Amino acid sequence: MKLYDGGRAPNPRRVRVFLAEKGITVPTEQVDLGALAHKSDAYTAINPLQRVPALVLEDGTILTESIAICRYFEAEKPEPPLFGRGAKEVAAVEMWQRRVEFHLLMPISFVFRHLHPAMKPMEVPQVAEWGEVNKPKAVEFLALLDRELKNRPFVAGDRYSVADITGMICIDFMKPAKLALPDGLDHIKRWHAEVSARPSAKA
Ligand SMILES: N[C@@H](CCC(=O)N[C@@H](CS)C(=O)NCC(=O)O)C(=O)O
Repeated sequence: MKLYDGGRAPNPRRVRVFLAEKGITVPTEQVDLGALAHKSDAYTAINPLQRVPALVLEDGTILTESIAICRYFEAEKPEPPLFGRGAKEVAAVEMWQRRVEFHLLMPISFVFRHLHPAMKPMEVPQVAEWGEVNKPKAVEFLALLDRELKNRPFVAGDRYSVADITGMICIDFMKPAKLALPDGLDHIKRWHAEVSARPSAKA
């Protein structure tokens, strides 16, 4: 088995955090995004979409998409459950994981990809206006998330889950995207400090 990792990039990081929470160690190969190693023929054969992370299993099966990779490990090692337990909790984790991914990770990614000069060779064409219009979208969702976190400790409920992992990497990704966390989001700040204090956050 081998995990193709991508250093500080947010998607590979959420898989690493997930693995750390599970206590799973996987042989890893770093793909140097800065050197465009993910566009090499060798890596394109693994993931024709030229994105990291990717997981290659013993039998040659290739899994891409961070959440698909996390789901593989959840099924292999169910404890601690990070996709919820029981019908209601599993559905709530799915709902919040998707909400955070679509309404926060995507806008922040668009801001980063379309406005950061270092992304020019990867995001072709860079459309600065698209980056700009996504800034308020991210901020709008953060306000919603802050209201939700007023009533519960974690993104999807009373327990830490993969939705918290996606949320945490989003907040951390705001820095390279040059987005500031707006003032007054005290519930997000409390939650982010708590999830960042977990040993897995260093992964
Ligand atoms: N939906 C994919 C997104 C993967 C993705 O976009 N990875 C970024 C790093 S965070 C990447 O490989 N970027 C390289 C590029 O855009 O050329 C997932 O969840 O894993």
